[in-house]
Amino acid sequence: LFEWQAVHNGTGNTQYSGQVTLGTAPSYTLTDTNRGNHKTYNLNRGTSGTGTLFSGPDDIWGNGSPSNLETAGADAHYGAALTWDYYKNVHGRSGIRGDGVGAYSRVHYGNNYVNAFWQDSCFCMTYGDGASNSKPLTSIDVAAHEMTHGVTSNTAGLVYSGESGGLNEATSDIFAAAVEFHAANAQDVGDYLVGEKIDIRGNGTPLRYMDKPSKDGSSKDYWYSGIGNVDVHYSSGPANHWFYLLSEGSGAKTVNGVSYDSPTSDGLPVTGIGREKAALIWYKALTTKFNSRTDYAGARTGTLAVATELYGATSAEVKAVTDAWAGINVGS
Ligand code: ASN
Ligand code: ZN
Repeated sequence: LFEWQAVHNGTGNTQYSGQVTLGTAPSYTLTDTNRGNHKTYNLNRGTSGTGTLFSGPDDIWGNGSPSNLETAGADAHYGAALTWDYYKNVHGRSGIRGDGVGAYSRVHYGNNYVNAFWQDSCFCMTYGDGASNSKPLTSIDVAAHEMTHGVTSNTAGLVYSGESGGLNEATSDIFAAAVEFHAANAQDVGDYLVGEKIDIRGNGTPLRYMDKPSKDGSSKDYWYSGIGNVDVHYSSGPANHWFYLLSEGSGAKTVNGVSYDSPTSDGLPVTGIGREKAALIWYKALTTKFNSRTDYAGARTGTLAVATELYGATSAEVKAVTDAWAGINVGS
């Protein structure tokens, strides 16, 4: 009739999000019994296998410092839980494949490794410890970005090169922002920045900006013919920018204490519809309209179809979707 599952919680003292509740298993491991038994492993600077499942005599994980090896485990486990909860509670999606089964995380990958990644082959994500092994790449937005690569693989399957590759990357950044906002964590407030906590550049600036992607020095603000030839982390820029414009509108704005100023390619204004509707439109397009070869023009068509289904052809939402695409030089 039903499957019995123990709900069990521990306490994480994270580096980026303060003290948090973690789904754990009794006597005691980082096994999220509340979320498909998602597990978190310690690679202890190795680069293969799963290392060891985090386990210990108490149900308190980390102390907020990166020198305590449990701390990155707590951050990664928390980020995975927030991402699970976002997809479940907002989109009705149970896990990355939608089948209720958890993935797993590996932390402390390599030495001074400044990246994180998702792999379809293991159905898992992996985090380096960052510069001087002191800034693990385990912030909420990075966790959500990597897990979303799994969602994309299991839905549209956007090929990771050319324009579809840029849309794949943008999908991870869009839901990274959406998860961070939805989490409402006081120490890592929602923003339209990617990687603002992990100091990947060593000067305190974020990795990426969604209001005006070119602020990072490499990303593109607007679509152009040939954008498919640049790195997918830069051809994502216009789609990230589209999401910002659709959510918040063009021009200057401050959200959760962060100031933005979003331009449009045509100089015309865009009126935002809020990030919840923008994320819903992207999620439905990703899961019901896009395919492995969807490009920018196809993303415009797919999101307009979704917005029309949800809100009607003459709605303010359809107009905003149209204007936001025009604002990044697609279909204008
Ligand atoms: N952190 C990078 C990403 O998820 C790894 C990669 O280049 N695939 O986009
Ligand atoms: Zn990515």
